[in-house]
Formats: sequence, structure tokens, C-alpha cells
Amino acid sequence: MSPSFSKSQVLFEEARRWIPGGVNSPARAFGAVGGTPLFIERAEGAWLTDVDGNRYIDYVGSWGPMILGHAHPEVLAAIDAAMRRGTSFGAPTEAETKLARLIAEIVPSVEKVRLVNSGTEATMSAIRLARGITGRDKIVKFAGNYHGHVDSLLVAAGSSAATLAVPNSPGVTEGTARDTIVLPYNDEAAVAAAFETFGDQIAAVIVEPVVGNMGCVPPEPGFLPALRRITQQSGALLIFDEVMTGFRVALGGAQERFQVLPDLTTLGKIVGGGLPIGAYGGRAEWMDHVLPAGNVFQAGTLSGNPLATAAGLTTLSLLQKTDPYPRLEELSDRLARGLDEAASAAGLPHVVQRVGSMLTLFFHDGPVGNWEDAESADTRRFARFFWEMIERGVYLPCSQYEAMFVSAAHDESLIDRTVEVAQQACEVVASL
Ligand code: HOZ
Repeated sequence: MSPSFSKSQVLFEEARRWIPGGVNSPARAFGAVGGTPLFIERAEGAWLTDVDGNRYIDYVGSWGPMILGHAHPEVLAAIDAAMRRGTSFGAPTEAETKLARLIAEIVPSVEKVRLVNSGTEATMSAIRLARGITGRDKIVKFAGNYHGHVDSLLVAAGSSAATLAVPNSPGVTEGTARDTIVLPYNDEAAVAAAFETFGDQIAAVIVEPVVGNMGCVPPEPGFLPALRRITQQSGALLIFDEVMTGFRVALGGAQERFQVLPDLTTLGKIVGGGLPIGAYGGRAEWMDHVLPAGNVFQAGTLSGNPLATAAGLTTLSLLQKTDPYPRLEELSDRLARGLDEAASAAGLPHVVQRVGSMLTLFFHDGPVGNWEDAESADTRRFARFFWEMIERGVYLPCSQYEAMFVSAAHDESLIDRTVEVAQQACEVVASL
């Protein structure tokens, strides 16, 4: 019997009266897959429970942060202890220094770090810093990469902007967009050509070193080193947006995994352990341009919030202590192989792309290396696959253009169950 979603439907109707589109972020709206978003009641480990009492194996993990699984007891205890000492002071605390130091210890290129409240704030601030340091205006970004809802980066953006086909949001001025140069991902020649023409005007190249926001798209060998070389030659800064990949594809993020060091790194998601934090960091020499050490302005009443800092500090410490990465690699490989076999058995053109514990089953014939490839994936098939998985108790990101995340709370039996469900779902999709 199909599960009922009636309570979610009622709550969504009510939400739509008071919240634009009924959601506080468009990625959750199920716009690309149709139907009503599921309203979540609770989550524990690898499991989500919706308000209708349906349980799901979760591969969204709050869009990345929950690498240790939901409601991890040590993270909850740290938040609880911090909360009892007061929830916000607007003054420095020792825990902020501990978190900054731990980030600098873990992320290879980071010596100093500023805590902010979200990944968007981190990228916005890093861009401003790059412009402040270089005295140049232009930014290079890649089509299908998403760096939060920063005006200058909301051009040919991935994630919800791609899912809901809003390549350039109204409200982003032409002037702002003019300073953003958009290039195809994985295209070293295009980057070289842009630098030929605009080299002395480019402040920074910002890149998702592994893209998560058009589905999981790995960098081709040579692409990240080329970005490093070209930016260095021209005096532009290289910014790795590691909001998704940080503490995910390796403890030290994509820069550790691919051994390429950017000038600035932006972080979010895992760094807050499920509470709102972002961070940006880099060499002390660069970071000391930020006010009050330097003169590039950036501020925030709740920055370094004690609850979020406690959750982040505990999460990163646990990751450092327990090193879940080899196991995440194994589990994610098992899942990727299982999804691949399921789609092959049903005769569906597809490709599964994975880096560490981020992965995507694309309904696309052949590898996806850039936005042009991603755009030609069969999103109708994806939508049907998504609902067939939901109906059988597996919760996936509600867009072809988002990555699935495996957590340390998943295990072989959950992965195998997911693969079985995927086999059934693929058969239905193929029969359409
Ligand atoms: N940035 C997340 C992954 N694309 C989605 C979160 C959101 O936009 O709500």
C-alpha cells in the first residue's frame, strides 16, 4: 500500500499562506519532482521520520551537514551544555578560537579563519576580500556551480537556480552580472582565454572543486592544477568553495584530496555540525586584510554563535578522532555500484558519479563533466525515480542537480536495502 502524505499536504497548504512558496529555501520545494514536500517530524542516525509517520533512509543529510548522522548524542550534548551558558553574547568566546584553530589544523591552506553564519555569507565575504586585496573587480565562476545567493555569483548558478531554471535572478543588476565571467566547468582552455582578455581585471576564480550543485561532477585531472597555475600567474586569487566538499570528500576537503591549495577557502554545512555556521579562511597574510586587522568590512551579530560553534567543534573533533573516511568511501562505493547495476538491469541510460561520500545517479547517457552535459539529463525520469524511492522509504535530494550524501550512520544493510529499492524504482521508470 502506498504511504499517506496527508499531514504533510495539510501543513504545506498552511505554510504557503505565510511563507513564499511554503518553504524557507527553494531547494526543499519539490519543484522539479512535483507533489508536496514532506514535512519532517524528527531524525536520528541515517533515518528521517515525516509528520505522517513514514520513515526514510536519508541521503540528503540536511543537504550535507549531517556527516555523523542526525542527532548524534555527543553533538547534542555539546549544544545542550553551550545553551545552558547562554545562547548569544555578541562578545568573543574561547570556543570560537578553538574552532578556528581546529579548522586551520585540518584544512591544508588555511592559517586564519573568520566565522560567519552561512555558506552564502562565506562566499560573499571571500569575494569582497579578493576584490579588496587585488583592487580588481571581475570574478570568474563556472556554469552550474552554486555559491549561495550572493548577487554576483547568482549567474548561471547550479542547485535550486538550475533546478527551477532561474539562470539569472531578477534583482541581480546588469552591472553586478557584468563583473562575473561565467565559463564551462572542466574547461582549462576557456579559463586561459578569459585570462588572456581580462587577466588584469580578474580578482578571483571561485570554483566548487568537486561540484555538488549540478549533481556530483568531479574535476577532470589537471583542471584544478590549471586554475592554480593561471591565477598565480595573473595575480588573481583562487577560491575553493568547499561548503559541500569541506570535511566531506576528505577530512581536509577537496584541497587535501586533490592536493591543490587555493588562496581562500569557504566553508559551511559540516563546519556547523547541523547548526548555522559558515567560515572563510586562508593564508594569514590574506585574512589580515579583514576588519579590524585590515580594512575589508565584514561583520555579524550572531557570528561565532556559541551553540553553532559548540556543534561545529564537536563534529570536527569527532571526525578527526574517528576518521570515518575510509568507511564512508567503502559504503558510498557499494551504493554507487548498486545504483549503477540497478539502472543497467532496467536498461536505463545513466551514469553514476561519485567522489567520496557525495554521489549522483544521472539519467544521462555518458559522463557529466559540465553544465551542458548535466542539462541534458532526463529530469522527468529522475522525478519518477525520486517518488518511487520515497514510496519505498528512501529519501533522496529532490532534484537531479543535487548530490546524495552518505553518513557515518549508514551501514551495509541500509545501503543494500536502498539498492533493492532502486532496482524496483528503476524497473518502474523503465516501464514508462
Ligand atoms: N545549498 C544546498 C545544496 N544545493 C541546498 C540548500 C538550499 O539551498 O536550501
